[in-house]
Amino acid sequence: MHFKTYAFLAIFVTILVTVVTAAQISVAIENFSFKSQTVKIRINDSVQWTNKDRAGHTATSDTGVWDSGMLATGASFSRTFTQRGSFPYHCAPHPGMKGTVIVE
Ligand SMILES: *[C@@H]1O[C@H](CO)[C@@H](O)[C@H](O)[C@H]1NC(C)=O
Ligand SMILES: *[C@@H]1O[C@H](CO)[C@@H](O)[C@H](O)[C@H]1NC(C)=O
Ligand SMILES: [Cu+2]
Repeated sequence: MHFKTYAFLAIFVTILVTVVTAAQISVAIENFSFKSQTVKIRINDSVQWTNKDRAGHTATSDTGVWDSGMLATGASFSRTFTQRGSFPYHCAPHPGMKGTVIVE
């Protein structure tokens, strides 16, 4: 094969690996709590919250980084984390519901 073919393949594989390695982590909102309460993810992974309660809930960043808005029963919200750090969040109508996303 020509060098250009190898170069093309290398770029293609790199893109493929980058896409494949970004994971989606599921957090259930159940019984008025986030499960898991703390999730550790990698940069560019996304977290998807799904409300499995009868009551409406939100996943609202404590520091204003994101806000899911009200999630009805069965509704989901997903966010990709592109910055390292520790991101605490809560549920707006139920401030006792707390969680943390740690991006490392
Ligand atoms: C829901 O949460 C309450 C209070 O934390 C606890 O007593 C109860 O066992 C939980 N129920 C389920 C099904 O997890
Ligand atoms: C995260 O994604 C952005 C945009 O696709 C990319 O430029 C960056 O290199 C990625 N970072 C990591 C650590 O994968
Ligand atoms: Cu709530």
